[in-house]
Amino acid sequence: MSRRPPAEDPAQDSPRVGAPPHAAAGLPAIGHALGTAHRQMGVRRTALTLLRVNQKDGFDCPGCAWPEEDRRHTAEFCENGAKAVAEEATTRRVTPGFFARHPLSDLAERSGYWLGQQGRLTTPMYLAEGDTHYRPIGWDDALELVAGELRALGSPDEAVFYTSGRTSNEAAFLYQLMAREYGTNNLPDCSNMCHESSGSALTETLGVGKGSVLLEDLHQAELIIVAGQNPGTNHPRMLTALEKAKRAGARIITVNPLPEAGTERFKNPQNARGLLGSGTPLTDLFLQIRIGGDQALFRLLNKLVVETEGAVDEEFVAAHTHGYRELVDTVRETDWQSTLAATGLSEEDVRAAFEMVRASRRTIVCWAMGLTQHKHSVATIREVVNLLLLRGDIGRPGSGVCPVRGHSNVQGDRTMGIFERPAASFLDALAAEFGFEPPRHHGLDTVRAIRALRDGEAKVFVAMGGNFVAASPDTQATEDAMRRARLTVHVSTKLNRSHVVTGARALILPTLGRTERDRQAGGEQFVTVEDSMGMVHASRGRLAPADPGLLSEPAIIARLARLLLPDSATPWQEFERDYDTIRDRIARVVPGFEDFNARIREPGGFTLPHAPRDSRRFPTATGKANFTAAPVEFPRVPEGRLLLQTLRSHDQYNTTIYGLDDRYRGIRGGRRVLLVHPDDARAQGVAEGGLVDITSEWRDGSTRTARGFRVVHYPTARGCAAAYYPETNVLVPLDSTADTSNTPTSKSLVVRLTPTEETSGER
Ligand SMILES: Nc1nc2c(c(=O)[nH]1)N[C@H]1C(S)=C(S)[C@@H](COP(=O)(O)OP(=O)(O)OC[C@H]3O[C@@H](n4cnc5c(=O)[nH]c(N)nc54)[C@H](O)[C@@H]3O)O[C@H]1N2
Ligand SMILES: Nc1nc2c(c(=O)[nH]1)N[C@H]1C(S)=C(S)[C@@H](COP(=O)(O)OP(=O)(O)OC[C@H]3O[C@@H](n4cnc5c(=O)[nH]c(N)nc54)[C@H](O)[C@@H]3O)O[C@H]1N2
Ligand SMILES: [Mo]
Repeated sequence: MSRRPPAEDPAQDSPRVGAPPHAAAGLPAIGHALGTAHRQMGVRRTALTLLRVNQKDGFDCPGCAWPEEDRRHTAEFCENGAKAVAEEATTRRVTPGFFARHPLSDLAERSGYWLGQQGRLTTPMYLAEGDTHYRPIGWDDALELVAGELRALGSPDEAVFYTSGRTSNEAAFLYQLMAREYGTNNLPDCSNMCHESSGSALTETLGVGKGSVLLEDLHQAELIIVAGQNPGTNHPRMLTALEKAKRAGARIITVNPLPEAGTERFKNPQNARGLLGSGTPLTDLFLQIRIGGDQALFRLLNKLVVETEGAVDEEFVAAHTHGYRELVDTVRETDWQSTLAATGLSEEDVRAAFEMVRASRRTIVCWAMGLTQHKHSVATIREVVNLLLLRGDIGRPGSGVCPVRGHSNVQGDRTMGIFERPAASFLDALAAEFGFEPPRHHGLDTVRAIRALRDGEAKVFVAMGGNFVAASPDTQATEDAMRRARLTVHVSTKLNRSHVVTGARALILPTLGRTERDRQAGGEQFVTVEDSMGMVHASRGRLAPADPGLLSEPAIIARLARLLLPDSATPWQEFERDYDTIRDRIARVVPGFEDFNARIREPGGFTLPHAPRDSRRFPTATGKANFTAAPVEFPRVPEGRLLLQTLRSHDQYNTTIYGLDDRYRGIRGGRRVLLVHPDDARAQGVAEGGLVDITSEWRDGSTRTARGFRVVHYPTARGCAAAYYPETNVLVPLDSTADTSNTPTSKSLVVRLTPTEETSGER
C-alpha cells in the first residue's frame, strides 16, 4: 500500500457502476477505513491514532457532530470518522519545496482531490501581488501583513472573518472577540450554508435554535422519523443509536428521495452479529418523497392529527403553545390532493405514516441537509415543529427535535458567538467583560459576503478553516468575487481550492489539527467542543504536530490580535499561554458555561441547559412554543426539467475528497455522475452511461452549466436527480437562497440535460 499521494490527477474520472448494497457498515467498512488510514499514515500510527478517537482522555473525532455513546469504553468504530482522522494524521507533507515546484498556475488546474491528497501544510506561505509562486514567510511577517491590511481599511466592515465548523470553542471565542474589538460583526460561517434554516425555525418556534434531544432520548423513543439525512455515510455512529432504539421497540420512518443503504439495514461493526450476520433492519416505512416535498408531507400529517379525535395532546397545547387556532384553520383548509401531489407519495403511504405517529407516545424527528437547503426550508422545519407540538412531543423523555449537525464543532462555534447577527444580550456580556463597545449592526453572512467581495465593498477575507471557494454556491461568481479581494488569508491544515483562487495577495497559515499535541508556554493545552446535542467535552491531541513550526488556532488569533489591536486591554498573550484563561472568560460571557474549567475536567464533560427540553419553558417572543401557519410551498418544475439535489458521496468530507468511490450507492472510480430514474432518463433522451451537460435554470433567465456527467440509472423519486457537491456548486445561483435563513438552495435546482460527445468530459 503506497503512502505517497497520487502522482497524476485523473483528468477525466471514469465511474463504474454496480448494484448498491442494502446494508451499511459491517466488515467491508472496517477494511475500507483501515485501507485509507494505512495509505495516509502507515500501520503503527494508524493503531495509535484510531485508539484515541472519542476516548475520555483523547481527542474529539473531527468527523461529524454526533455525540459519543459512552466515553468510558473503547472508541466506537466508524469508518468515516477513521477516514477523517487519517486525512489529518497523514504523514504526507506540503513543504516550501512543493510550492517551489508547483506554480500557482499549475495548482489552479488541479482537482480538489489532488490538492487535498498532497498532505499537511507545514509553513506559512505568501503569494505576493503578481507573483507566480507562493513563497515561505515567517509567522511575524505574515501576521504583521494581515494586521497592516486590516488597519488600512476604510472601515472594519470591509473585512470578512469566515469560520468552518472544526474550530474549537476556545479559538472561536477568541476569533469573534478579535473581530468585534476590531469593529465588525462580519462573521459568516459554514452554518450559513448548512443548518441555518434549522436555527431560524427553532429559535422562532421554540426559543432555542438547537436540538431538544439527548442520546438517551433516542434510545427511549417509540418513533423516529429520519428526514433528509444519510446517516450511513455522514453520521455513521447514529446508526448505533437507531439500532439500540429498534431493539427497544422503536419504529423508524425514513423520508428521502433516495433509498440509502445506511438507513435500510445496519451491520454494527462493534458486534459479531453485525460483522457476520445480516444486520438489523432499521427502516419500517420508507417514504420516497419528491425533492422539496417535506413541508407538504408534514402538513398532511398535521391535518390528519388535527382531524382525528384524540390525536392532539390538548393539555400540552393549552399549557405551552401559542397560535393553535390559526394552525387548525390553516390545516383544515389545506387541500389534500394538491398537497399530496407535491410529496410524490401515495395516500396509503401518508396514512401509514400517520398511524405510526398516532401510535407513538414519544416521537423524535431527525433531519439534516435534505430539509435545510431549499427555498422553503424554514417553513418546512416549522411544519415539523407543528407536528411535535400537536403531539406534546417537546420536553418529555424520548421525544423532540433533532437537527443533526455537520462539522464536529459547528454548534459550539455558534454558541461562542460566531454569528453575523449576535443577540444583544451576548454583545452586552462581551462589553461588560472586556470593556469595549462591540458593533451592534448586523454583519455579512456567507452569501452576502460573496456579494460584498464581488461589489468591492469587502476587501480582506480571513478564513479560520474551511474551503470557502469550493463550498460556496455559484462557483464562478464566488471565484470572481474572491479574486477582487486585496488580501485573502486561510488558516488551514490541508491544501484546497481556496488557496489557489486568491485575492491580489494571499497567505496560507498552517495550523495544528485536533489529533495533535498543543504545547504552549503554560504547558500542554486541551480544547473543548460541543456536539449536536449540546454536550461539551474536552479534546486533547496526542500526536506530534505535523511540523514543529505549526501554531495552534488560538495562538494565531492571539498573535494577530496583539498586532491588530495594540491598545486592547484584552490579555491576548495570557490567552495564548494558557487556554484555561480563555475558558474563565467564556464562563462569564456565555450562559451555561459557569464554572467551565472545573466542569470540563469531569469525565464526559457536561450538558448545556436547554429550556424547552429541561422544563418546557420557551424563551420566544410570546413566552410559549409557537405554532406557525404558512402556505405549503414546493418546487415547481417546468415540463422536461428535473429537480437536482447536490449531495455527499461516501468518500468525501465536504470539499475534502478521500477517494472516488461511493460504495453504498454502488459507484466506483469517479465522481462526475448524475443519478436519474430510468424513466426520466428515457424521457430526457439520455442513455445509461452516456455523457451529459447539466444546465440549471434560474428565475432571472440566467443559466449555469456543469459539463461532462455520466448518467447512472438509479431508483430515485421520479423527476428528481442527484449529483455530488462540490462539482455541481457551479449550478447553484448565488441569489437562490432559503427565505429567512438565506441558505443556498443546494438541494433543489431546476435543471435540463444535454447529451454531449464522448470526448467532452472535463474535470
Ligand atoms: N463522511 C462524512 N460525514 C459528514 C460530512 C461529509 O461530507 N462526509 N459532512 C458533514 C456535514 S458539514 C454535514 S452538514 C452533514 C450532512 O449530512 P447529510 O444531510 O446526510 O448530507 P447530504 O449528503 O447532503 O445528504 C442529504 C440527504 O438528504 C436527502 N435529500 C435531498 N433532498 C431531499 C428532500 O427534499 N427531502 C428529503 N426528505 N430528503 C432529501 C438526500 O437524498 C440525502 O440522503 O454530514 C456531516 N458529516
Ligand atoms: N452544493 C452544495 N454545497 C454545499 C453543501 C451541499 O450539500 N451542497 N453543503 C454545505 C455545508 S452543509 C457545509 S458545512 C459547507 C462546508 O464548508 P467548509 O466548512 O468551508 O468546507 P470543508 O470542506 O469542510 O473545509 C475543509 C478544509 O478545512 C480545513 N481544515 C480541516 N480541519 C481543520 C482544522 O482543524 N483547522 C483549520 N483551521 N482548518 C481545518 C482544511 O484545509 C480543509 O481543506 O459546504 C456547504 N456547501
Ligand atoms: Mo454542514
